[in-house]
Amino acid sequence: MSASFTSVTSPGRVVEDRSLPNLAVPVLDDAMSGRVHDAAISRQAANGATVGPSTTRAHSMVSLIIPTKNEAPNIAWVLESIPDCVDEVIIVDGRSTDATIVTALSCRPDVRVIMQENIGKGEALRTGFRAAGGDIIVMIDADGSMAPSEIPHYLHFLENGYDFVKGSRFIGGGGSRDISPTRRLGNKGLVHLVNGLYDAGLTDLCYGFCAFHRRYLDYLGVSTQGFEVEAKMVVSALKSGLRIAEVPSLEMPRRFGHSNLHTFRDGIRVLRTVLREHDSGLSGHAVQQVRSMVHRPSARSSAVPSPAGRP
Ligand SMILES: Nc1nc2c(ncn2[C@@H]2O[C@H](COP(=O)(O)OP(=O)(O)O)[C@@H](O)[C@H]2O)c(=O)[nH]1
Ligand SMILES: [Mg+2]
Repeated sequence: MSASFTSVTSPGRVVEDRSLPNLAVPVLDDAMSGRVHDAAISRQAANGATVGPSTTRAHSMVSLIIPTKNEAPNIAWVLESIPDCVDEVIIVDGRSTDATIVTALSCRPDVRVIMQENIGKGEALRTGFRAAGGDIIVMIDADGSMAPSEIPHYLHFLENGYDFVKGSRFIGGGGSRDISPTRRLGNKGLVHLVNGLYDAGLTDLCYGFCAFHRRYLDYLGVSTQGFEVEAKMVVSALKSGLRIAEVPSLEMPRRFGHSNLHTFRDGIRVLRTVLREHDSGLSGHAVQQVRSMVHRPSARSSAVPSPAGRP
């Protein structure tokens, strides 16, 4: 694969993995701009402003995938909030029994609607990803808990050297007005577990606002059925050594209706996914270490500092 194995994540910014001197040079500039820009994003997000994409965007086509299950009261707000940088909108509907599809089409006639064959958010996203025509794929929920106006932040990082960008509610500029204390605790424990198992520095895990380059779709292992899909994608990205960035995201309360997620049942599915993935392969850090040994010139090896916190 063509992905560079040079990244680790840390709260609110991307940290260069200095164990890879050969590959570090082109990425370093991106990482530096990422830090600077991230601070700007945090400030602007706090002010409710949108970072305009026009100055940094290349001409990648952007597809937005929205899974829906009985979101008639919410979908219009989501569709009307989509910024111009999105070229294609795909709704994957999970057998809604309300007017979700009619509402969506009357609000935005150019939206593509795909009827999901099976059930589950994971299956819906997989269907949408396969149908997407864009070079960049963004996923967002349909319940109004995520603001489409944040999408340019994600694009900025994708267009400046990163492969997979995920929202975080738990870094500066982010937040959640939706998450229950139980889910917050569970998410925190799972983040801790993933960071330990995969040597990562993530601040959030079970959050469905992500974006990535379509060329890495096969590496994201989108094979799970339900709400564990986000954790599966993040862990797969770590294992593949993709360059990951976290951007601050503000999760608002679902506008109307109730969550389809069952905290304990789905939390256990996430836990099992995280553990199963660890048993079945190398962590991203392990892959990076092997690559660093292959690429590192022997004369320089003693002068190369170890990444912070690693032996
Ligand atoms: N297509 C499809 N979408 C689903 C399914 N389950 C949930 N969703 C959608 O996935 C998103 C997140 O679901 P939600 O119930 O809000 O879960 P929560 O945000 O984790 O509490 C929403 O846009 C839902 O409409 C499903 O089985 N099929
Ligand atoms: Mg929700």
